[in-house]
Amino acid sequence: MTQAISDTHLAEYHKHGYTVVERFFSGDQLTRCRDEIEQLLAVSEPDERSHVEHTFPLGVASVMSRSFKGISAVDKDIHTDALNATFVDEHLLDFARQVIGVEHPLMVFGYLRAKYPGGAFDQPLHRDIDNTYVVPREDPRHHHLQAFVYWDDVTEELGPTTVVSEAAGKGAPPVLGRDRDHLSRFFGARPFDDNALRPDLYDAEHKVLVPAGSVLLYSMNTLHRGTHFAAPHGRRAVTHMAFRNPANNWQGIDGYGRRTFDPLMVRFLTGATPQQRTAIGFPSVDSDYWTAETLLGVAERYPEMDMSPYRTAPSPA
Ligand SMILES: O=C(O)CCC(=O)C(=O)O
Repeated sequence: MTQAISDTHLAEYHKHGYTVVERFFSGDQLTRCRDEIEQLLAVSEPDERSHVEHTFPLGVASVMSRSFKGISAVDKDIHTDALNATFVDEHLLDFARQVIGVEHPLMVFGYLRAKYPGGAFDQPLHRDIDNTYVVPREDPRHHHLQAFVYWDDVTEELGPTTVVSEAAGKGAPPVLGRDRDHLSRFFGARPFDDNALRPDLYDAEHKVLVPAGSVLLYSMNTLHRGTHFAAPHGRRAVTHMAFRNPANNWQGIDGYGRRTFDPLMVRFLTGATPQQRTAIGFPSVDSDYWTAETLLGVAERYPEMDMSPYRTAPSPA
């Protein structure tokens, strides 16, 4: 059983945009989850990118990675009940309730990803904004909480996640996604200038070096990245999940949202009417999502989109 996440962690989360709860999962629960992960990963082989991915609810049938070889030949029925329950752990849900301010936060995605030596895991600092059609909004009801649970001890050599305190990250472009090629494509004539990202952000990185069972809780707005996996052996298994207000259909990468940075999606959204956009989850013109700040951010994300319907909508109370 996990313990309630303390007020100190909550205060830290509000101050920095992230907090780390060490050994959140421990004892028998940790042992059971790690056993299930062993079984699950034993039926997959890391691919050329040296990672394996399974989607929630976990189990053999949910293997998603292209790396998975011979699924039809695997005669195994792996149930990962302990692990599946951790995605919606009651204390995690309590935390989500507090930061999002709704009674029933929605878990919008969950997956297990294991990294192995050989993959290109060093990422630029980014916000996970390909998990939304728009840009983050500073307001609890628009909050998007993300969580990584580390199931192996994470050392310097196992590609630790790094995070940057929100105060240090202020001023970085709101549309800073993880894929700079995407950004260049999407900015078209105005190629993305990575130097616009101040090098001091990298000096402000905090490495998440933790024992197995620990959880990193961070906001959609928090800059972070995966780093180089330097160890010649070993593995880093992590479950990833995110929570949001159930009313905010534009947040979360399930369904079409998985393709938010796909040029085809950008083209579709740009040419669609506001009603058509809302039919696939985009905020409606009368949504309280729209503020002067989000209008600017979304206009930056979709330079060709006519933003006037959103500008002229009655401003939310
Ligand atoms: O694996 C990690 O530590 C970070 C991964 C990440 O930030 C990403 O895939 O966007």
